Amino acid sequence: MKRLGRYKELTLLLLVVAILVGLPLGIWAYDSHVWQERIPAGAKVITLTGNTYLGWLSGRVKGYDVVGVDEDNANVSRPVFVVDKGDTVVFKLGSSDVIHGFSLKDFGIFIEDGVRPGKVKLVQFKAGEAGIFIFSCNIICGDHHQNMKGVLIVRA
Ligand SMILES: [Cu+2]
Repeated sequence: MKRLGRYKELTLLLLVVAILVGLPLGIWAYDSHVWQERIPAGAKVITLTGNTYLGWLSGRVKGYDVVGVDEDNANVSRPVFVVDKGDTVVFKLGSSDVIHGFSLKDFGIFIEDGVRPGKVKLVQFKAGEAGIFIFSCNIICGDHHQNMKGVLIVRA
């Protein structure tokens, strides 16, 4: 009886450990799997972080890295990206401060529900036309809203 009790105890302990370790691992694996699914293979991925003072920053920028920016002396970023005609382009959009918008009107792209801090918004389209295109923020996000511009060059 005593041996069986200890065996059961050990089994339960292993079960609890398996759940504690397995559940987060499972969630992580599922999450990255879903991300992979949503970004097609071979797509040109452009990561941008919106900031009212600094404009569209290239890459994932955390809020605390841009806190305390002296707005009068801020170095406004107007990032330029180059892709080839026919490329599938994915914009991975984030925000370091307030809710921003995103538009690339030449490709008919207007995000209306906003790019929110702490979330990532994916915008995917086919660069079917060569040229120089301006993307911007389409939600009035602050006094420096007009700074939020960048350039997408599509090579023929
Ligand atoms: Cu904005």
